Amino acid sequence: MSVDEFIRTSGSTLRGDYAAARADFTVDQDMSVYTDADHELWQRLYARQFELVRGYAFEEYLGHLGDLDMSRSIPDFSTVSNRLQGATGWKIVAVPGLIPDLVFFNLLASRRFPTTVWLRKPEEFDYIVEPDIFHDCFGHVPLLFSQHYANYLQAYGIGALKAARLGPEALVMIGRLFWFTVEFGLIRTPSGMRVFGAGILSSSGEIVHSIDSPDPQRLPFDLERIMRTDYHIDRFQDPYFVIESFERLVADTAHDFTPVYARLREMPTFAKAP
Ligand code: HBI
Ligand code: FE
Repeated sequence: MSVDEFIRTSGSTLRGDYAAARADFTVDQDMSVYTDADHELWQRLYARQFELVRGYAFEEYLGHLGDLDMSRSIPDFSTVSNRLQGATGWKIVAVPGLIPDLVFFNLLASRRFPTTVWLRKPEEFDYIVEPDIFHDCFGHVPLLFSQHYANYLQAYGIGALKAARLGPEALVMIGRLFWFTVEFGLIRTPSGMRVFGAGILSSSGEIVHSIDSPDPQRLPFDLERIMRTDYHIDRFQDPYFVIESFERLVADTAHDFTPVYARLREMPTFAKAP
């Protein structure tokens, strides 16, 4: 899909400046557009969330987050990307905001992580639906330094491209896998249940809720159950799925999903909570 067509078909829902986007939807990150107020907002977001993740996030994530040390100002993607390339061969590429599914999957399949350039407004301090630079950098980027996670995300991109060729139902099913792992996944560790999903890691409310609340279900990772589970994009999740390790996650998703899609499309979906 071309940039123009994406803008036209997305209507007024798109947030971000697509005028300078290249055909592959990437842009250059212009550090000069960030104001002192933006950096100050970033600092406050970072400081608040850093305190929270220390008690709730997966330890490997915390190690990489600490190494990155993005606490002082909005990060320069080129610096982060250079370090990342040395660690796992992934790169950070700047994008104006949401990009089409196939473009997104193509980038993941080639170990490039699309990172949004804009920062939320002060009044969105606690909550925002779409990914902004804080969600992408704080939530996603640290785990790209984890070897097994990095491999999982690339395999996901390759698998999602294949699902797109099979049709819309397969794409919905593999989209749920992204949602319940990369965005909202939990992991069992020797020190208890921890968060690795970026949607939770970058959320002040959900990080506490996902671990401490007695309300949501926390089900063991189950690929086929996930593929049949509908979700809300604008409220806390129920259920969450809990993986044992990134190695196990890679192993449990390494097979060809083609026959799985064919079987599951005949089965009922687990309805989302009202
Ligand atoms: N674009 N920038 C951006 N970030 C995303 O997380 C993203 C996207 N486009 C599509 C997309 N995610 C979905 O297809 C995935 O959530 C499966
Ligand atoms: Fe995300």
